[in-house]
Amino acid sequence: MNLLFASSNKNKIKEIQAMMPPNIHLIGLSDIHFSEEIPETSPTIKENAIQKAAFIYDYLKNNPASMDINGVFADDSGLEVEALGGAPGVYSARFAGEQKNDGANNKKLLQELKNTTHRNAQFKTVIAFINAKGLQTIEGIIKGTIAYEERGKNGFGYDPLFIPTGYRSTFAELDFGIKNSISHRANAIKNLLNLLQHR
Ligand code: ITT
Repeated sequence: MNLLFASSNKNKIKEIQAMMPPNIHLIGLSDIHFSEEIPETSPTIKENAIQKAAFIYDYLKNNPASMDINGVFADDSGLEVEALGGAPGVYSARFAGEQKNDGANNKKLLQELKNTTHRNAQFKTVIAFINAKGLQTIEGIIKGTIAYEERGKNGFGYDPLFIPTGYRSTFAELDFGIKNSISHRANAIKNLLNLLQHR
């Protein structure tokens, strides 16, 4: 089965590639010669995921790919911090500004939490999947806490600050394989694969 992943985030692509079973061939935006930025202007994570998947699904109608594509999916993710009322949430990539800088985002998060020990947070991924039968959305969540300083070099985004429940290490200190088996994205992908089996 050929599935197109509508993302230009190299880290997400690497993670999702590693989660796919052998019978699923992941196609990227470069394989369909798409190199623009997909609009991401919706007010929620779920609506952004739908917006991205729908944009590429429509693009394929006007620009048919040279290979068979059995479905298109997009991942929109965000970090929701309890003490910040769920922020940065849908604005996770742009928390510290339009330049979408991971280091600046992490610094800003530490700054906003500097006077509190209330560190609960969760990562959320919503996957929107579209094929000829229609649209489905699937969610994956992992709960944890925000560390007091950045720790670790693996991963991307807020990984140096996120400690998943049940662990003492941040995602950036854990092996790629461990993050990839427990993360918000892993949970969403497991649910997507389940859905595809029954669809
Ligand atoms: P797309 O091309 O797939 O849209 P993006 O980078 O724009 O990629 P999002 O809109 O989903 O992705 O942005 C989510 C932001 O949340 C991202 O820039 C990271 O800062 C953060 N994030 C998402 N997943 C993460 C993860 O697994 N670990 C750490 N941070 C993550």
